[in-house]
Amino acid sequence: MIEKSLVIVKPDGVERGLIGEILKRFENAGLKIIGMKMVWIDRKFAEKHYKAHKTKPFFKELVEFITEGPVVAFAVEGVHAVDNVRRLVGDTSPHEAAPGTIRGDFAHISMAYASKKKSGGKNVIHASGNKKEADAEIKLWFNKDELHSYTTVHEKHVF
Ligand code: FUP
Repeated sequence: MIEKSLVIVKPDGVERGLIGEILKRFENAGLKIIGMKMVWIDRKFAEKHYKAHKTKPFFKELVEFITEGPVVAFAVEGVHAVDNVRRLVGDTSPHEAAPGTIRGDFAHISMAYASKKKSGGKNVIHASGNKKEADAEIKLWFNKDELHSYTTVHEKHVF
C-alpha cells in the first residue's frame, strides 16, 4: 500500500514562485519527500518523459513547454501515494480542477484554450498517473542514490 510517486513543478510553477506552496501541500498531507532536484531538461529527456503522448497532437507543444525553463522534480512516498498525489493535484485541465487542488487554486486555463493558442497546457504541475508510470518516472528522473530512506513524524502520527 505504501507507494512512491513523481511530482514535477513545471516551468510556469517555478517562474511564478510556487515551489514552496506546492511542496507544502504534500508535506501537510504527511507524504514523505524522498528525493528532490531542480533541473532544466532538454528535448531528448522531455520526449522520454512524455513518451506515452508521442502520437498526440499536442506532443510538440508539451515538450516545448516543459523545456522552456527549469523544473523541480520530487519523489514522494506514502499510503496510496499515487492516488493521493493526483487528488491534491486536481484535474489535468485547470478549468475543470476543483478549488482546493493545486491546479484549481493556481491556474484556470482549459486545454481547449491551450490548443487554440498552440501552446502546452500551463497546468503548473505534473504527477504520475498510475503506479506503473510512477515507478518508471522515478527511475527516469532519479538515480538510486538520490532517493532517501528516513523516518518522519508522520509515520507515527499519520501513517
Ligand atoms: P496529467 O496526467 O494530468 O498531467 O495529464 P495527461 O497525461 O493527460 O496530459 C499530459 C500533459 O499534456 C498535461 F499536463 C497537459 C498536456 N495537455 C496539453 O498540453 N494539451 C491537451 O490538449 C491535453 C493535455
